[in-house]
Amino acid sequence: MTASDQSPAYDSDNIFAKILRGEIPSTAVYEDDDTLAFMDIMPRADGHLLVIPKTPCRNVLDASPAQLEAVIRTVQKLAVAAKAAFAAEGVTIQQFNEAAGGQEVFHLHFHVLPRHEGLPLRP
Ligand code: DGP
Repeated sequence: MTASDQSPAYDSDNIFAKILRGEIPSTAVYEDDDTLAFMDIMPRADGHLLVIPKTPCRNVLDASPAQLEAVIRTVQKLAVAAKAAFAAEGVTIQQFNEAAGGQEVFHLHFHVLPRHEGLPLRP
């Protein structure tokens, strides 16, 4: 069995696919050949950003090793940059898989949230 055997099919009508195609706007903060990062439209912390692969992928459950490697490299780069840019003391990295796992947009993404001591995430 491969990792993707039980994953639903990728739906290219999802919001992040539309952002990748330039069909809806986003505030991009980083881009390379394989990944894009942009600000979350409903930020739960100052500097809350999202990192996505440029190729179709629903979540971690159907991601290829190459997609995961590219995305996590960008996540680390931007976690370091966002921590400095927002004078944060820490960074929360979140990732959800399927509706039951809390996922709302079905294109693989990681949340990068700069954190300050004693300041909870906004709901
Ligand atoms: P989740 O799939 O549960 O990790 O949540 C999806 C996140 O995507 C949520 O924090 C809000 C964000 N989001 C939803 N729609 C848009 C959008 O159109 N633009 C941007 N920048 N972010 C979005």
